[in-house]
Amino acid sequence: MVFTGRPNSGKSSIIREITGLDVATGKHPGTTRSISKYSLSDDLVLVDMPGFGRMMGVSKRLAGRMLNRIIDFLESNAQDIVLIVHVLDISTFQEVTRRLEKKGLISLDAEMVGFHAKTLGEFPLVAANKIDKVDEKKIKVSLEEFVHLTSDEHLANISDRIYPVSAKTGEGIGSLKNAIHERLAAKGYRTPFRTH
Ligand SMILES: Nc1nc2c(ncn2[C@@H]2O[C@H](COP(=O)(O)OP(=O)(O)OP(=O)(O)O)[C@@H](O)[C@H]2O)c(=O)[nH]1
Ligand SMILES: [Mg+2]
Repeated sequence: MVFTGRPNSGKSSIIREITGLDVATGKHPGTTRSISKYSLSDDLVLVDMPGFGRMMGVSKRLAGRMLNRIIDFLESNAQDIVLIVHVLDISTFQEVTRRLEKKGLISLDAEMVGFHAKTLGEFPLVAANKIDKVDEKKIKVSLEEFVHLTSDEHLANISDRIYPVSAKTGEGIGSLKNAIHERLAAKGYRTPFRTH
């Protein structure tokens, strides 16, 4: 089971909330520096990815190299990946997307989710994190834009796979946990952590 997302989106915080594992989280982007693996059970490993994309204090070249490492890992382990959870920082999604658009680039989140869909043959689960930081209207509009940018007529609707959460307040974490549990169970894996 793999967690991906931009730097500082809250991947490690969500993993900590969901599993109770003592994973390192931090105020600044670039806390998780290497592909970190945690054994959940005999046959299930959880992978906490470093954030991908530009971040302060890290050169473009280094960020690019990290993204290549992440892509390499996902491609070479595609057969063994049971589930991917992509963590989106919904509180900054629109601003970040605008910034990239100005440079003629598309949202890295949309791109990554599209890459996962290609690798897995289905959309990953999406944790739309940090809902405590913005109001409902902004969450709704941001999610609509995300859905628009990622929609693909050949794949199941991504809207069904989005879980608005806050790793800070715990809101929505129960539903995300249940969704992860259901997917793992459907693929024959025992739940490695307690569900609500
Ligand atoms: N307000 C708020 N802050 C959050 C939430 N989730 C995480 N944070 C904060 O965001 C910061 C980054 O969290 P991490 O879990 O380290 O993020 P990450 O995605 O693992 O970051 P990298 O390892 O650097 O890629 C920390 O200061 C967290 O406390 C949330 O839901 N709401
Ligand atoms: Mg991290």
